[in-house]
Amino acid sequence: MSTIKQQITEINQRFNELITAANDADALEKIRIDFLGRKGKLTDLMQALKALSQDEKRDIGPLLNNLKVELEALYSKKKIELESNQYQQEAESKSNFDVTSYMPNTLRGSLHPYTYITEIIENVFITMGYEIADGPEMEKEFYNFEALNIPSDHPARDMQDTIWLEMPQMLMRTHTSSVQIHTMQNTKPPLAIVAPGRAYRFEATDASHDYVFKQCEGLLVGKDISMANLLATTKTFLQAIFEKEELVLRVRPGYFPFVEPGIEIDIQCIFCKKGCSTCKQSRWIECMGAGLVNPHVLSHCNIDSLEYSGFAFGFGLTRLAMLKYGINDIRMLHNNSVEFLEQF
Ligand code: FA5
Repeated sequence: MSTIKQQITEINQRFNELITAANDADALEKIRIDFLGRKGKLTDLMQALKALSQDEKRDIGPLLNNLKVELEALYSKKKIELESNQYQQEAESKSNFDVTSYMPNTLRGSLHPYTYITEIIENVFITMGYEIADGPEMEKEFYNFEALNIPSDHPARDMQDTIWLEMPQMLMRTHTSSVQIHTMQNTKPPLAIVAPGRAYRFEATDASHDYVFKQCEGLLVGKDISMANLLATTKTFLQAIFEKEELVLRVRPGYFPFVEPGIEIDIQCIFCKKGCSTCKQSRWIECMGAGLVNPHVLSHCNIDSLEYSGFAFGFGLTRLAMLKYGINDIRMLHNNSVEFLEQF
């Protein structure tokens, strides 16, 4: 019994020494575990109490309880003391914080190339009087296909592999052309919008294709709108994006059920004079699909196709960003590599 009393004194003494010396939260936690924890010295003594006689328990029990209360009180006091010291230190360091001081070699954030190119495009079109429009990425089949003159039995549905959702007639939009319909349903002509946004396709990825990519839709509806307006608009914004006055366009027939006639517009390669890997030696870079809005589409949106006409275009914003910034693999745009993003 005298050994237990001796141990109580020793533990008390040692605990006091250690707690006085402890100067951070880690040291304090170690003391707590060693003395007050489930396998700590105090618990060991409590266990030893069980083996004592009733008389001895009556004698030693209160001593042990007192020790426990005392140690726990010392521990709590020290904890509060350390926490308030730390708080004071932090407050002091913040009170001397100089917002103007220069920090060399820190990692700085930058805008994603998508953000840059989207801003450029939006600015160009805003200066031409366009508004920026938006639409849902989870879309009804109606807006993505039917209203765009692509009924369910139309072969053109196969031109865009669709990611269907587990909800009736719902899909991830395959193109931003769906925004045309939302806009025409909600706005009376004359109207002019551009809608940059994500599109999704059930496609294998490679250096120039991804299953999620950015497109930008353009739509202008008014009176006497012609192909000449479309080509002038296209040339103006491509000149602004590539900062090149002497841009040469090539127009080819193209088929999209929502425009009639439909065209595809290429630009003469801005990177070479004789053929390079970007233009695949052809001197032409495919840029966008476009055309005059099909009167069926106007009628679907309750716009009188005898009074109004319009043009629409849709281009791969991702592809444009790749051309502008010389990015040769589309997957770089989504893999969050800091090394890649730091360049912008
Ligand atoms: C369309 O999506 C039409 N909605 C464009 C349009 C709008 C035509 C208005 C007429 C009037 P297309 O499927 O060709 O067309 O896609 C347009 C552009 O999106 C392509 O030129 C390409 O740059 C880009 N694109 C298509 N699929 C992918 C993909 N998997 N990864 C990256 N970019 C893609």
